[in-house]
Amino acid sequence: MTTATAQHGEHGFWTTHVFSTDHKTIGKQYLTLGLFWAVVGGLLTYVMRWQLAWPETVVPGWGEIGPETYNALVTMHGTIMVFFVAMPILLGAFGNFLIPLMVGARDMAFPRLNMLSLWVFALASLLLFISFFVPGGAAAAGWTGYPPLSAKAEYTGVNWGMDLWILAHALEFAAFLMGGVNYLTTAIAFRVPGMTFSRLPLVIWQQLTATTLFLLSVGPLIAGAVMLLLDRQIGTHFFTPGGGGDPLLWQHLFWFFGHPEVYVILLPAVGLVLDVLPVFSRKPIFGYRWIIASTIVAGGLSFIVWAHHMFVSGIDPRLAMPFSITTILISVPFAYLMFAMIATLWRGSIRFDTPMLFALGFIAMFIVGGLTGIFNGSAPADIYISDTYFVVAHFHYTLFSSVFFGGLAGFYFWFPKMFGRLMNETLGKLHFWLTIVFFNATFFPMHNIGLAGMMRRIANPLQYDFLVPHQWINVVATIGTMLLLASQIPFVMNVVWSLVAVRPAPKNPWQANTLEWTAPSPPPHLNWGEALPVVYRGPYEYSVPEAPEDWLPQDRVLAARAR
Ligand SMILES: [Cu+2]
Repeated sequence: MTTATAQHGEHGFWTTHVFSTDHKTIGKQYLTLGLFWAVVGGLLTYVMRWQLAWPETVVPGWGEIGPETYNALVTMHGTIMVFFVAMPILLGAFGNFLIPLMVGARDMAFPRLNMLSLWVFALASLLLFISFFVPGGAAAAGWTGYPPLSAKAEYTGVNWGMDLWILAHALEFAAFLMGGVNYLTTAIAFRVPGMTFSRLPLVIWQQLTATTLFLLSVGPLIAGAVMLLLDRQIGTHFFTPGGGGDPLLWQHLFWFFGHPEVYVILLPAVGLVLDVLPVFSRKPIFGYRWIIASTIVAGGLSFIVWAHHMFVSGIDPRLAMPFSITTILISVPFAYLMFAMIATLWRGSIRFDTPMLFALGFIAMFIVGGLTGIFNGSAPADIYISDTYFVVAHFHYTLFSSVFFGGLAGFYFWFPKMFGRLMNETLGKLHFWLTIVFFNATFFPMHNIGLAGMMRRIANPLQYDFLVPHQWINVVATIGTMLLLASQIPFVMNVVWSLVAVRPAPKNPWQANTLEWTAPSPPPHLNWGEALPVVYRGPYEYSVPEAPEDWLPQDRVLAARAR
C-alpha cells in the first residue's frame, strides 16, 4: 500500500479534495455539480409553471415573461436536467464511486483521465452557466436544438447563448467519452480474482451497457454539433433549406443519439434499483441472466427506433411502420425487467427502509411512463398527441422516475458508504411520501391537458380559446410543482443533518452482499488495505432461509494480496 500511495501522491488538501485522481472523490465532485444544476433546473420549473398557471401575472422574483424568455427557460430546463443533472449523477457520481469498489479495483484504470473528464465537465458547466448572461440570453431552440431555429443567427437575433450551448454540449460529450473509456476498461480489466462476468453486480452491468450505448451513439451528434456551429459561424448550409441544406438531417442525427441517450440515463437508475431490491427483500434477484440479456436487447433495439420522434416531421409515412414496430418491440425487454423486479419482491421479507421506498416508487411510476410510451410509439396515435403535454407527461414519468426515484434509492442506499454517516430514516420517509404525492399531482394532469390539445413550449395557454376551459388543470400542475419543490426541504435537511451530526456508519449497515460493503465506510484511498478481497460467489447466490444476521458479503478476504 505504501508504494501505491506514494505513486498516487495524495497528500495535501488540494490534491486530496480538489485535484484528486481518487475515483470516490471524483464521484462526489460529479455529485456536487449535478446537485447544483438540479437546483438551477428545479428553480426554472418554478418560473415556467407559474407562467403557465397565471400567464397574466408577473412571476414573483423573476418578472414579465415573453415567449422568447419562455423558450429559453424550457430549453435550458431540458438541457440541464438531461445532460447536467441526470448524467453527472447517475453515470458520473454512481459510476465513478461504484465501479472500482464493486469489481474490487483500487481505482479507475486511468485515474488522470478520470480527473480530466471531471474538469472538462466542469468547464462545460461553466460555459452553460455563462450562457444565461450573454447578449441575446440563453439558448432558446428547445433541448433538441432543431434547425432552422438553432442554425442561423438571423432567426434568433444575436445569440451567443446558442453557440455556448453547442460548445457546452460538445465538451460535456467529451467528458463522458473519457469517463466511458475508464468505466469499460476498469470493469473489464481490473476485476479481482473470482469476479467473473456472471458474478458482476447488476448495477455494473447496467453502467456498462449505458456507457456502451453512449460511446456508440454520440459520434454522429458531435459531428452534427460541429456542422451546426459551422452553419452559424461561417455560413455553411448543412441544415438551412435556403442554402440547399436539410433541417431533417439534424433531427436524424439528434435522435439517433437521443433515444439511446434516454437509456444512458435510464439503465444506471434501473441498476441502482436492481441492487436495492434484493437487499431489502432478503431474497436473490429474480432471473439475473435474463435481466442482463433484456438490458442488452433493449440497448440494441434503441439504435433502430429513433424516427418515432419524427412521425409528424414530414418523413416518408412508409417509414412510420417499421419504427412503430421496433418501438413497441422494445417494451418486451422492459416489461421483463419490471417483471423481474416485481418477482424479486414475491414472498420476500420486505423491509421498507427509505432506499426501498424509492426503489418501489421507481417501479410504480416507471410502469405508468412505460404504458403511455406505447401510445407515443405507434404512429397512428402519436400523430394526434405528438408535441402535446401528453408527451411531456410521458417522459417525466419515465425520466423523472429514473433520475429521481432511482437516483434517490441509490443515494439513500450508498450514502453511508460514500460519506461514512447514517441518514435519518424519518426524514427520508417523509421525503419519499411528499415527493411521490406531489410528483403525481404535477405530472398526471399533464396527460389530460395534453389530450385537451395543449402543445409543449407555448408560453401562454390562455391565448388559445379551446384551452381556456381547461386552465384549472394547469393550475393544479403548477401547485403540484411548487409543493414538489418544497418536498425537497426534508431531503436537504437530512443531508445536512447527516453530515453535521456524526452518526458513523458501520461497514455494512444494510446487510448487503456486494463487494463495496467489505470496505470501510467511507473507503480509504485505494479502497482496501493490503489485502484485496477475493470473490467466491455471485452477488445473488445465497439461500433464502438464511437469517439476515448471518448474511455475508459476496466476498471474503481470503488472502492478503497487494497489487
Ligand atoms: Cu425515443
